[in-house]
Amino acid sequence: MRIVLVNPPNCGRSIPEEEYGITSLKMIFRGEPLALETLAGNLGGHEVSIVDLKADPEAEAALIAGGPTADIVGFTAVTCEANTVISLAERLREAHGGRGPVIVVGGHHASLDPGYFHRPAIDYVVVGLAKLSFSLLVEDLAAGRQPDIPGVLAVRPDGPREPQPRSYSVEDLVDSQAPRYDLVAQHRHRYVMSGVGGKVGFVATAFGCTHRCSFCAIPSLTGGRYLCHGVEAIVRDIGLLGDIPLIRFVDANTFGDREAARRLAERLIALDLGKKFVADVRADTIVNDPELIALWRQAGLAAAVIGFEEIDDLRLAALDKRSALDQNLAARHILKGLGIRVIGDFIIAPDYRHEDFDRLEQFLDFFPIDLPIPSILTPLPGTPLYRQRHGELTITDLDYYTFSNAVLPTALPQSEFYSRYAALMKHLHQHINPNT
Ligand code: B12
Ligand code: SF4
Repeated sequence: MRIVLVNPPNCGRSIPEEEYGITSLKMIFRGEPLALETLAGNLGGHEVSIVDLKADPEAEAALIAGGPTADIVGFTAVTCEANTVISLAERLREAHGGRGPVIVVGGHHASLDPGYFHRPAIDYVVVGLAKLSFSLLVEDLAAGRQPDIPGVLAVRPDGPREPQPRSYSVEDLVDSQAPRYDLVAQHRHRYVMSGVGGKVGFVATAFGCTHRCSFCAIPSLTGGRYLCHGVEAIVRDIGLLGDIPLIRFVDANTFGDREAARRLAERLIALDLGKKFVADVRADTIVNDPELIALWRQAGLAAAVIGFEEIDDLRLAALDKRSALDQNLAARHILKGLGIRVIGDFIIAPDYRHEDFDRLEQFLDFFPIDLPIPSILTPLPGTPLYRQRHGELTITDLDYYTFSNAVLPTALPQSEFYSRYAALMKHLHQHINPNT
């Protein structure tokens, strides 16, 4: 089968820009499409290519025109990309008189809200981890069989059918097959980490999470399970990235299994590859096991991304974060002591008033963080937060679900909220440590 896997272009809309001319929030995101490289890795025997429209937006016209030369086109999408992917699928169909390749959608939004992709232009929606299930789908299609695979939902031709729920396990990680990094080799120079400017390669060590914060998309990928790749598969993938000096572990919670994390660190220390690593780590993991973090410092951990989210325990509890401010500060202290840079995610709730913005600015002046990243609280469909608050949404157009728009009502007049948000970003940029 000829299979084309598509990474949608940078998309999403911005209220600060459209309504208030605030363009300083615009971010250009770059990084390799590891999801597609991963899927491609388990499609041996087929002719697979990746079209990365983030790296090369010009490739869109050729993709639409070239559809029939593919048997299957697979799109990935986060929530703010869902409409763009639907429109690409519709254009692909239209360009080929309503026929053309089998169109499959997977990824974060498909896992959170599969029903959103029940559209005439789409044939199959794949929920959650798909390295195994997508390859099974391809095999069925190649053999002309009607697929009946847990986690795979058929939208056409007989109308939508609910997928059989999939019980995810390490089998879904297919450790034996490496990601096809080679399929995007031509864009490698474009995959750099903002703030560093240097080349970065993505490697996955684990999927899912040990926790279930109410706003988070991650648990839906694995049915709430936390699954780790084997040490040798991870070492192989790092090796495949060649001389790229910086490896971003893309897992949402990298050291969620401390014993697995310890084994990996020990192996990397023994190999002495001279790489630097960036990983997302929960604050409680750092506080409960500072020795593990010290070991990782030795293994090359250069920066840790921590979900501080809020600086108020009540708000943290409301998000079901299961972490407290004193723990977050203790984690920051441990990382600083070890010389590991701290990247901090913060959530700005739409009900923030001037005093909340003031408090956050003062907090970050007092406890500087190398790279603070503030996002606006966004109830993503399919999350517990969405179930709690969907009745309050003022914006339901998913194009705005970029984490930089308030889709819930703001307590401040909207223009003041966005001016404070933009001012906060500007204020935080003073703290950015250029070496991060
Ligand atoms: C790397 C990354 C990026 C890179 C992506 C590089 C690229 N693809 O071009 C960059 C920096 C560009 C990026 C941008 C953004 N990101 Co981002 N990103 C990530 C991160 C850290 C890792 C993703 C990854 O590579 N995972 C590894 C792969 C192997 O796993 P996977 O993607 O889950 O893929 C598996 C399944 O989902 C499925 N699958 C995926 N795609 C497909 C396609 C098909 C056809 C099939 C069958 C299956 C399938 O199979 C895969 C293998 O099992 C995740 C967090 C995380 N840990 O997942 C956030 C994450 C995906 N990003 C997120 C967001 C919100 C964004 C942004 C809006 C910016 C922001 N404010 O954070 C932008 C969106 C871009 C835009 N504006 O258009 C959210 C998405 C939530 C949501 N539902 O919307 C996440 C989950 C982080 C979070 N905090 O919640 N991101
Ligand atoms: S926010 Fe982090 S800790 Fe919470 S569920 Fe998501 S990945 Fe896990």
